[in-house]
Amino acid sequence: MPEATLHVGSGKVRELYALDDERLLLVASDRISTFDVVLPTEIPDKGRVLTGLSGFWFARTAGICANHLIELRPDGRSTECRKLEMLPLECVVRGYLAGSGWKDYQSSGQVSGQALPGGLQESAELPEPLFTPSTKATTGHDENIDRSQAAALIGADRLTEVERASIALYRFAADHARSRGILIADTKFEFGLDRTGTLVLADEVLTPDSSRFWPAEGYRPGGSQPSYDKQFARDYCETLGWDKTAPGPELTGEVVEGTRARYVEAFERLTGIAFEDYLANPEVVLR
Ligand code: Q0T
Repeated sequence: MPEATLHVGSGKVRELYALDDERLLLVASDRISTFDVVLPTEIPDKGRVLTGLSGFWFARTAGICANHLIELRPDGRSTECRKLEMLPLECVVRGYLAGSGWKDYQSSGQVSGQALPGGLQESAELPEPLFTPSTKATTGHDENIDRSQAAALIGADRLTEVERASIALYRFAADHARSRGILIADTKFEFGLDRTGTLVLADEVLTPDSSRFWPAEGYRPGGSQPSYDKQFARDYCETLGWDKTAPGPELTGEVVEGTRARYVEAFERLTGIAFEDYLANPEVVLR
């Protein structure tokens, strides 16, 4: 438990606490979801990997967009951040055709109302990264929306600003990750406004939970790609004949260890920092 007292929100895999009027504590748990169901078995250090990766990206992208990070706590799983007025929009950027982007393209040739070249295969790299905002569904899945629907939610000028920031952040991270053997197929950003109305990047960023990470080695468009982090857990679940409704199955020790190793590998590849060094002092990722 953090020293913070007011629990102000829960996600599937993390918790939010109020520290005071201006600061929040975002705590990443070791819970993992597959096929949209949180499993009963935790992955040790998963929350630390995601917190450290987020901190790493915040430190390196501060010149592209201001962000909410104040500090990483010594536990390595908690981010002290500025409290913002959050924008009611999920800012998704896609560099490759996967998930709902692939579905929408197959049925309409478009994604978020934007026409794409014909004949693209599943998992194909897009000619340019595409900004495909969605609404924050309180229950169920986020819904892809077009520009005019997004503008109705946050205003046309603010939309232009979050689109530019989102694409610049994605380009920076995808270039960095590709050079380290990881493809970031797509990612989701959340932004807020500070008291002066300045746009500020919030939430966790460019983690395997907020993005699709694929191993660059073996990338082959024309079908779905394995998840960098979750493929062991997914494959194991598929062997069980589980119907993918809650409650999910327990994972075996072997699957837990394999999955943990993939998270740690993603952290070390992307940051160039030994995970052991992060555990000793989480703020190493900010230098
Ligand atoms: C937020 C104000 O993480 C969330 O909910 C469950 C844990 C999503 N969420 C984020 C906020 C943030 C952030 N991040 C911020 N800096 N200021 N609100 C609210 N919900």
